[in-house]
Order: sequence, then C-alpha cells, then structure tokens
Amino acid sequence: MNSDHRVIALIDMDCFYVQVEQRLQPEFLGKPCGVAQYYTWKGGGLIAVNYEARDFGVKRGMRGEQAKELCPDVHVFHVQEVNGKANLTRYRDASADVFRVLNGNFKLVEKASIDEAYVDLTDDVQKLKDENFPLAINDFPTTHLAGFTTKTEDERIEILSKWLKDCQSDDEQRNLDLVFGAYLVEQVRKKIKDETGFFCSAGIARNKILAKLCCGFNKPKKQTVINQTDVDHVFDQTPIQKIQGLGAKAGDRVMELLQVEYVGQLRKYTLDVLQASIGEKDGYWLYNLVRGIETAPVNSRNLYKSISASKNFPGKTSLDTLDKIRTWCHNLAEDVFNRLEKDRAENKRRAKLLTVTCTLNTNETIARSCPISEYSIDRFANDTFRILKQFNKSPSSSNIYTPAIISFGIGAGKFLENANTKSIVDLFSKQTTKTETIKSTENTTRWQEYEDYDDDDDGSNSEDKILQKPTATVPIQGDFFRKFQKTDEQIKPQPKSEMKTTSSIVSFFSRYASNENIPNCSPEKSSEHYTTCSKCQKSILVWNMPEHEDFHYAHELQMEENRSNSMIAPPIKISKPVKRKNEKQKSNIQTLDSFVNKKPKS
Ligand code: DCP
Repeated sequence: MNSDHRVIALIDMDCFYVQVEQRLQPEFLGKPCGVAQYYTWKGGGLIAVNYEARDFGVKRGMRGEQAKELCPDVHVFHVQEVNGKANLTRYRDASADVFRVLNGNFKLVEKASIDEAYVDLTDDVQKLKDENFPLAINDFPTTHLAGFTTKTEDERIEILSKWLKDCQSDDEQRNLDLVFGAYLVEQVRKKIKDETGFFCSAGIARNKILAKLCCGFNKPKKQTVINQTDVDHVFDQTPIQKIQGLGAKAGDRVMELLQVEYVGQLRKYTLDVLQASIGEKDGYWLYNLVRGIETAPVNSRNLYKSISASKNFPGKTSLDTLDKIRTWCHNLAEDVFNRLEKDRAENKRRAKLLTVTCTLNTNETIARSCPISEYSIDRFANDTFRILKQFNKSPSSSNIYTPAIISFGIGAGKFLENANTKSIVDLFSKQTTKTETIKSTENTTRWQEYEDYDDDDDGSNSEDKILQKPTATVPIQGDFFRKFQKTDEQIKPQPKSEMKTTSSIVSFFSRYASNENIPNCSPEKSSEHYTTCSKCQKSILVWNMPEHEDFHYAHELQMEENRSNSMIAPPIKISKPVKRKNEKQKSNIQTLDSFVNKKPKS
C-alpha cells in the first residue's frame, strides 16, 4: 500500500476522567475540576485536570491541596477505592461507550489507550470522493491547520476557506483526501458528543505519527489537519521528543547522537548516516518519518493485549513484611481476576500468561512470568506471593521482608481467542498427559524472566501513574528504539558470564532459525493449545511459550552483541551543538557501540 494515500485520524478524549466524573455529576460541568487518586497525602495526586482548571495553572501530578491554592474553586473528584486500591471501572466503562460509537461508524479502529483511538479513514474518504460529495466551510466548525496560528475565529475561517479552495483546485489533489477525512472526523466527534456526552479532539494526517502529533495542537474540542505539503514546515518547529516513540530516553539519545533538537534538523542526514547511527531498521524509519512518511498500519484491534493491576508503595508505605505482601497479592489478584472474568464473558478469550513485576527499594526491578492454569484469585495471589518471596533476603522464619517492595504489579496476557469457559487445565487434561507442565503449583510452575513487556495494556492498569501516562502503542520495531522500551535492568550491558551463556543459547537459536523446529514438545496438535508468537508468528504450544521466549531473548542478545562488535557510526559533523536544558554538553560524536557499552549510571 502506498502510505501516502492513507488518511488516518487519532481521536483523543479531552481530560477524560474529569468528563467521566462530570457526566455522573453534571452540576460540575463548566467548573474547574480535577480527578485525584487517594485521599491520603495532601489531597491525593491529580491524574486528570480539566481545561477550566488548567487556566489557573493546575496541572496533572499536583496534589489536591496545591490545586486549591492555585484555584480555590476547583472541585477535586476522587477515584473510587476498593480494598485500598483505585477502582477504574467507571472510566473503562465510559471508554467502552466511546468505542461503541467509533466501531459503529468505522471499519478500522485501533484502541491506542483508554481514551485514544486511531481510525483509518482511507476507504470512507474514497467513497465520498467518488460521490463528489459537496463540502462547505460550515462542515468544519472545529478544524485547524497545523503550521498556521490563528488568533480569532475570522482568521481560522479565512485560512480554512483558502485551504478548501486550494485543495479542490489542485490538479494533483495532494491534500484533498485530508479535507474529506477532516469532514468525517468532525461528524464522528459530534456523534461521540451526542451519544456519550464527551468532548474530544483529533488529528488528521497521512499516517499515525503525524495524526498523533497534530491531535495535541489545538486541544480541547478541536481537530487539526497536517497537510502533507506542510510537513517540513511543521517539523522545523517540532521538538524531537514530541514524536511518539522519541519521547524520553530514545529521543534523548537521538538528540545526543545526531546533535539535533527539532525533527526538521534530521533532514540533513542521509539514510546511510541515520542507519549507521541508530541501526538499519530504525534509521530507515527515521529517515522516512522526517519526510512525512510512515507506514505503520491501523490494526483493527479493540481488545487489550493484557489486563493488569499495579500499585506503588513509596517511602514509609513500602511493603516490608510478608503479611503486607500477602494482603496486596490478594488485592491485586482480585482486581485482575474480576476484570479477566468480565473480559472472558465479553470477548470469549482467556489469558495464558501471568506476569509479576516488582521494584525493590534497592531500585532493582524484577519481572517473572508463568502460565495461567486457571482463573482464580487464590491461584493468582499465591503464585505472585511465591515469586515475590524468592527475592526476600530475611530469614524464612521471620515475617520481615527485605529489601522492601516499593511497587509491584500483576498482569495477565497472551490471550487465547475463542476460549470456552472451561479452565485451560480442564481443556488440556482431556487431551494430553502433559497437564502437569502447565499447572501452576509450587513444584511445577516454571517462572521465567519476562522480557517481552506489553505496553499495550488496557491503558488504565497502573494505580499510581501520576508521572506515567497510559501508553499508546509505539509503532517502532527496530532494536535501537526497542531498547528504550525496556526496563533499565534489561538494557544494562550483559556481564561477561551472561554473554557466554547467551552465545551458547544462540547457537541453539541458529539451529532453530533455519527450520520449523522451534522449541515445542507437541503432545497433541489441537489448535486451542497453540498461540502465535508475536515475534516470529510461529504457532507455539501454550506451555512452551516461556521456553520459546527465552529463545527470542537469546537471539536478541546475540544480535545486540554482534552489532556492538561490528558497528562504527560515521563521524557526524556538527555545525552548531545543541544543548538540552540543564544538561552539560556531552562529547560530540557517539556511536551505537558506545551507547550499548555505556556504563550504567551509579
Ligand atoms: N491518566 C492517569 N495517569 C496519568 C495520565 C492519565 O491515570 N499519568 C488517566 C486520566 C486521564 C486519562 O488517563 O483523564 C487520559 O489521559 P490523557 O493523557 O489523554 O489526558 P486527559 O484525557 O486527562 O487530558 P487531555 O485533554 O490533555 O488529553
């Protein structure tokens, strides 16, 4: 498909949790409001702030009390709590209302987070074009053009009228599809408002990255279009970190390696330079992106890849006894269990892999996973407790747990579609003698280090993510960027001894790479027992997934090792070094090699 001809929209609800609360208590409509989690310290932390409150300087991450100081009239809603843990059911249900409207109107809708969706409008646009559908300026009451600042409504109408005229008279019709796309999005946003009561904003462009970028340009209650012909102009003013996938560490590294601050500055680099600097795949992606080309498809997917619950235990609240840990294992297990049951009833699928992640007060982050044999609160809680116990350094006779846990979460994923309501153990036991391999009991549970994090959770999993927005999927596949999506623990250089092990596993990998014989004990071939590996698309027995993922992990480590041994980035001449705020200028030229082998900060 020629990506240049696609029309993609990103639809994002405005201050979503606040709108959900206001729908329940309409007397607060139009007033400055926020939503906070937990009543505890200084009025709870704000996770959503409406635009009326933002006008007073109230921001996400502030405490309720601080918000009151800035805006005495602000009303702070509090997220419901069950078992001392936030209950996000009402936001998830409200999200489902929005997705019902989107799915009812478009064929290709991809859920990007609890309140965001990508829609591929290409076919719908084509239909309108074929019909010569007439459009007038009144059809675009909330549309803006990226790259044009308009101070008044008259200015907006003037610019938009010219745009409509130019697009229709342009022989090449380069931007006309976007006009029709903008029309469709105006329509569906109105429908969302009429049917759910919620306002939203949108970005309309030729690809997901551009749509996501411009969605934020004119929030709230507005939509923004990026003409393909204006991409250079827009990118010249777009800081690298504003691009999805280039936020945080990945963006920092690109800025550091290539000495750029704005996306447009990357245009000066040839494909060769970009590939040598950040890897073949990512270099190619970046080279095209800065020219407005990006091909990640909108995946028609409305179901989350994982369902999880997590909680932070900062400072004195850290979990330092086995009793506390047992209680929280149960609370989180109950939350995940309830949502899994709901998901099973609604979506006829069943999660196969349980993942436990935890951070200790030594700042060490650990992740383990094991097969899910049955949906049961006790089973989830016991499995989680068992794994957390492995990291306890206190004598087993004592109730004390050291180092204390400052955050942990349970996630269920790797869904088996069309699963019936019986437990996986029941299913397997009828057809195979190998049930014991997947039973999650003390002796048989096979934990593994869980390397394949899903960043595609239901977008509302984390209780305490004041600083951690629910992530939308990042459409970047290469190793350079993927590295930044892993935990620090995962990206630190491998100690020599581990490298050795890795190499031997990798010889194992190379044996499998060329044939179909990927680890798979194949007791019986029944499609219900198989899952498709997201990395190699091979069909793998459910109970072999942990081992199979080890195999990919080994392969990735080996690739990383090979690359760091062989790659030398060409020197990049820097005309004007760019300094990041509060940061000393780093040495000029760095290579991926130097990055990979960088010493972890002490
Ligand atoms: N959220 C959260 N924790 C965060 C960020 C967000 O719990 N750290 C929740 C509350 C938000 C919702 O997710 O209402 C959607 O997040 P967005 O980042 O889309 O922010 P809003 O919808 O609140 O505001 P905006 O209008 O800026 O999109």
